[in-house]
Amino acid sequence: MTKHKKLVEFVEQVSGMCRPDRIHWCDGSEQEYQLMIRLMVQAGTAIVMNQSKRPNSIFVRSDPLDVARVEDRTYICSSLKEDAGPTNNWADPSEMKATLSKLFDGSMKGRTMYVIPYSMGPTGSPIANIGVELTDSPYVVANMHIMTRVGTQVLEVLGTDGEFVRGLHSVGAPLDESGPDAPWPCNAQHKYICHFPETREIWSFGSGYGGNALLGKKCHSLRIASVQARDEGWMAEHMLILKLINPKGLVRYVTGAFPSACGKTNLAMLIPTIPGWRVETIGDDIAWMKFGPDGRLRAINPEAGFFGVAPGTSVLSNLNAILAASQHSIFTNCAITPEGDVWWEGMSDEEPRELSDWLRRPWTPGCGRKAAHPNARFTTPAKQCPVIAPEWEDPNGVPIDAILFGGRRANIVPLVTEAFDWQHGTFLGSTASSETTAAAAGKVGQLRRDPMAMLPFCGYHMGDYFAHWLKMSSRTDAVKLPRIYYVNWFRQDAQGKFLWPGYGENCRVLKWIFERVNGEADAIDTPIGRLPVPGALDLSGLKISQQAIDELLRVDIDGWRAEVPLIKQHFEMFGDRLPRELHSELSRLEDRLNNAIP
Ligand code: O2Y
Ligand code: MN
Repeated sequence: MTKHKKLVEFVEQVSGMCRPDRIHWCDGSEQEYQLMIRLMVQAGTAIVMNQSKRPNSIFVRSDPLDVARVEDRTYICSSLKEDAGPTNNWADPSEMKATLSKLFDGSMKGRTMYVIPYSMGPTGSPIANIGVELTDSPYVVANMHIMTRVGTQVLEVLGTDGEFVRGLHSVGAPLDESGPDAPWPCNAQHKYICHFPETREIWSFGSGYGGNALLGKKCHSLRIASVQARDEGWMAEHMLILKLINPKGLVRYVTGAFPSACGKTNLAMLIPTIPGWRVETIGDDIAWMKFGPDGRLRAINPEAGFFGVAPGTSVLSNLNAILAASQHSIFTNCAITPEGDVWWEGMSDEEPRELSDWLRRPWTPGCGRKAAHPNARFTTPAKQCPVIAPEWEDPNGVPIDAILFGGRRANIVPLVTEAFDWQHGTFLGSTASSETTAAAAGKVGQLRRDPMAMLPFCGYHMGDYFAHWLKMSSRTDAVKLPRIYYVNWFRQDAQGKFLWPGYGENCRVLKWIFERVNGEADAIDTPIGRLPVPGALDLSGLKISQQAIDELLRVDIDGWRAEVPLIKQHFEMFGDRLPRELHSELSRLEDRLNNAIP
């Protein structure tokens, strides 16, 4: 237990409201993890997988109405509506707490309330941050064990008066004597994922799934942390962190912001196809970055695991993820084979002869349904990744040399563009866009602007967030700042065929970036930024037509001219909080395009 008065009060207050039958203080031990598994198996939530195929792993299927983050039920409850900005749902904090208090009243009856002290980042790191999640879900406890550092050592760092983010989560399904528990209790009618950035609180009700319920992830590490970062002069970003090693053993660290389900996990664990080059993983989803005493921007991965999208993950697309998830993992909304192993679309060319699908129904090839939900997930400890970098838990973080932005764009956006400078890079990030995927509830395949891939995750006004990005550059010398790039692996030809092979071949773009950072590769100035000069991309051994390469690196002047009004429209949303620097970057882009010969 703890002598931290405010933590004890928090637990007492919440248990008074939610009225659980029991309170369990999590110690983060293996026995505790196994207890959660047993509870889930008893409740019908989980099936233990075949030990010889997938040791110490479980298979979980959620309620079909609880399968993804719910952005329309996600709120930023700042005192002033303007502070949440145009990209967030806002609610008045007192009104929201009144609404939620009624829902939380007695919501844990018949259940156990788990107190999860967790550290985002290596416990005790100067960049790490502590939270405490109170939840009535053993699934959440087990996932938090993998995704964060949980337990007694966190309470030790917290001491008697340390600061912590208060997280409250309930599946919103109290148990009474009238019937058995549901295999996946949730409250489909009332879902609320609420953030109180000023008081560093998170109240989540009704969903047991992923980012809605594992509060350390999107809620704490991005929405609340982005506000902390603004206030304290650092950055909390939706970015992978990778280590790129050249054949001479020279190392560069790269972060990358891509919208949900754009292949961040694959890029973070990429196996380069160019002989002698290697990638190691620091993180696949979130980066917290602070300037170190040397003026370099240093990043940590605040997480301890991967909550990766399963469909499409295969030995070809991401061998390292497949190997990482070969044991001690949780598989959610995948399909299960008669032998007790897991399967999902894209895992193998050959489909299993029969399966039990994510909806608990028999499935056979050709039945016309997907066996796994498109947002099915694996939860896997980062340390199990075969290419995890030895320094991935360095409490001081790793120095970042380059920042990538990207998204899925079928046309217009070239394979890679280097920003002229930090301000131009901030502009590129602020205009980032992508065709939507299944990671969030809603329509798939529509173009949405997703600045810095933070649209669903920025806990305050995005105009102020852009200003914060710009301001960060004044904290160090320009030469010490990471270079900024915009990449697009998803450009298509007129027939809708991808022009770039992607996956391991993306190392060719990373190599160019590495060499740019070293001052060893050439680029050409274009109206939209700097692009590789012909021949600068290493294409040795790659079967790709010159026509495809020309198209991938073509600056489509007419297309970009048509893009300018769309960017203007996007910027209008931020009103007078859009920094003037971004207005002037847009005017400069327009001028350069007007002066260009198509
Ligand atoms: O909560 C979910 O359904 C998953 S969302 C998610 C999970 C891991 C990493 N990133 C994301 C995301 O939406 O960006
Ligand atoms: Mn993400």
